[in-house]
Amino acid sequence: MTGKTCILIGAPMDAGKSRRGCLMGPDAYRTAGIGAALADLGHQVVDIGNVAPDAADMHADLPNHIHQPAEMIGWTSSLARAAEEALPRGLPIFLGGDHGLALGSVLGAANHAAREERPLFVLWLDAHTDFHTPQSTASGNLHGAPLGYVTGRDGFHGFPEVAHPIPHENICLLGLRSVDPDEREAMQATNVRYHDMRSIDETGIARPLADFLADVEAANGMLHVSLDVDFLDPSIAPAVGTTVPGGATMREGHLAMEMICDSGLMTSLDLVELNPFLDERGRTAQVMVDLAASALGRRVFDRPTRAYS
Ligand code: 5AB
Ligand code: MN
Ligand code: MN
Ligand code: MN
Repeated sequence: MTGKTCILIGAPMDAGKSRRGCLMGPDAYRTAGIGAALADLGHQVVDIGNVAPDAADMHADLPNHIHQPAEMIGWTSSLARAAEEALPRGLPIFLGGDHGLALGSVLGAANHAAREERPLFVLWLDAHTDFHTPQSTASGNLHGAPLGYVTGRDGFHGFPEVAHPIPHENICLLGLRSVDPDEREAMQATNVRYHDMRSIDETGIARPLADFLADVEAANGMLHVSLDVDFLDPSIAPAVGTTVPGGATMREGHLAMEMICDSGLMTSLDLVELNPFLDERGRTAQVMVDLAASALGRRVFDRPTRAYS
């Protein structure tokens, strides 16, 4: 793969949920060496530092139980702008921060793709569907709502307008194993491609991912990849607030990233939900950096073994 310009964008946000600690994520990724890991692969790495949320007001029509609504609105607008500024120059990598950052990163990617007159596809690697609205979430934590927002579900009062909602059929989720009843109802009524861990057990992770990537390619699409730490099994990635047993293995994670790399289709990436306060000697931060490196070209060998006959 030829060198890309990787633009690191720190998003030290904790507003998407009540448990604190994800705001330390960008520093943990930098400490774990994400810049050098990508540079070693031949990429140009530009670290623009950390983004701050715009000043914003909460909206009276949002339900009262929503956690930090004004901060969420401010992060969404500042991160969408960061995505739109970075995408013409390279491949933005959002260093989270909780998954609430994806309201902004995906909104910005959708606006950029519309300008390019290309469809945007979204690959969501997560234990959760994150398909809530402010009205359907029981927890009030909007890190559980980014896919609801970017697909244009109602109820995100005061948030930037979603001018280019992501079509349901352009979204693929892998790794699911914790879905709230409201999300399940809403998602099952759509053409979103959702694959729970049971189906990954049965088919492997390669088959649904290869099908999706083939469709992205056929449509000349852009591809935003959103990697939630809790996609992985907590035994290999403990530094996350929302641990759910039965997640992806180390190899399933790397295979997904290697296939994404081989496709050449990824145009933006989120690394989200790392909570360094819960980590064990930095090992989850390191796993996430290694996965990002796999998505951007790290390989054991350049080519398979020579055929012998
Ligand atoms: B994450 C839950 N569905 O709404 C909710 O980690 C969890 O970004 C959301 O995927 C998890 O609070 C959000 C129970
Ligand atoms: Mn998530
Ligand atoms: Mn999750
Ligand atoms: Mn979480």
